[in-house]
Amino acid sequence: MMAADVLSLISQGSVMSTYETLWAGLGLDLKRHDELLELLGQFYTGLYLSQPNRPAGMGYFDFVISEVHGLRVQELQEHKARGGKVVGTFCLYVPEELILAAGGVCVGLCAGTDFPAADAEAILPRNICPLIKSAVGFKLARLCPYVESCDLVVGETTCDGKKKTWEIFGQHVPMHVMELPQMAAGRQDGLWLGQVRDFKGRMETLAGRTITEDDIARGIRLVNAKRRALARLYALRQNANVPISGKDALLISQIAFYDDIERYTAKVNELCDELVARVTRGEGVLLGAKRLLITGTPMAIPNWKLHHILEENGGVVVCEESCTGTRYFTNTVDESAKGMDAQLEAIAERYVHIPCACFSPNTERLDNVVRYAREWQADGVIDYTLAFCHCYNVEHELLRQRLQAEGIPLLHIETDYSMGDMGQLTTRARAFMETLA
Ligand code: BJ8
Repeated sequence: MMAADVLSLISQGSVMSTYETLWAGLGLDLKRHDELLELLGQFYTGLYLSQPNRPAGMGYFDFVISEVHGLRVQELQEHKARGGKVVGTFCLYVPEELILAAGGVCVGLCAGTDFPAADAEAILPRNICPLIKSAVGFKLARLCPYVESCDLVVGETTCDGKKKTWEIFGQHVPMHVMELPQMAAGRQDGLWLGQVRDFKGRMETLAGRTITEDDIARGIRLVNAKRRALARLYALRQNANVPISGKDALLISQIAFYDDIERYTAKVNELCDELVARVTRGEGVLLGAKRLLITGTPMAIPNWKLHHILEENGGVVVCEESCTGTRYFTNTVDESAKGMDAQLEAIAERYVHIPCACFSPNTERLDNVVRYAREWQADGVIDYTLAFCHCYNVEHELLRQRLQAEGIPLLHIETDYSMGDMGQLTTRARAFMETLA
């Protein structure tokens, strides 16, 4: 799809008119929803479609964005009409394999803009993480067709803000909450494996069917294939001439959370084939820019702010150590596990090692940042934390000590979803990049 087509689809209203019946049926606030889509269209056009020398394979992902609240939501309704279930999540710890095994579809829920912040502030403290505020705001304001499509929303006891929010969220949607251990040592104590087993049972009840070993094996294969495609994409970004911008790579990571899994995996692999050819020809984007590794809190759609600032001001983002980055795809589930118990153990084992700052201690994340900085040949690291995210903001000091000892330059950025600090962030980013060798 050409850039102009995407622009016309998103911002000239064709998406709006085509899907109005669908959105009305989901109970959305149509007027505000139209405003949201219009803003998204303008934002996407300004940030994405203006990038020079984009790979042709990005056309598919542009199309997905142009249909972000349209075609995919319609696909979900068709899935439900066939008796399938839709399960919403906000966190990487929820095993997608078990949702697929029950014949369900997993969708990451909208939480990346401050558009509905005022709605959330009616019931939440103002000084809470913008991701939580956004998630609650979308539900209260009836702006997210994904949450309105969900048969179940799965929360998790990661940070305090989220785990208390689920008590309120559960007043509005059917919820299941998974309990994570908090201490790294607790990863082996069986709590998490029990939670994975319970979640399988909850999915069976929801779907009204028994999950078989073959069902789980299929779920594992599908999610592993998606992870491998993303790992391939990220490995290509290690090249001296980066074949794709960080902004585009981030978009692809974000879309992983809600696109059809098999189609998405095929499209990422197609894009990677194109990038391999680019690398072979020595072609790249943002040549000569400072190579940057971003670590920290996730960037949910449409949170593209930091990547945009960096790549407009002399940088290129080569890797994200985050849940919209390496944490999403690193480590696959062991496909050789045979028998239900072994399969559930393999799933539990893969997920419980995701290095989120909600674990204490979380040295694996620090180790990864150092290793990735070397593997992706980063000139510097940016620790990105959402405001009021205490887990990551406090962990910054440990990261600072570690990177200082390793001689790796580091900049800490704490921000939210507003555009009010764009100027200040630009100044700080430029100053940081000037100091890089
Ligand atoms: S595995 S990073 S997706 S918890 S930014 S809501 S931690 S206050 S999003 Fe996260 Fe799972 Fe961890 Fe990843 Fe709380 Fe922090 Fe907000 Fe956060």
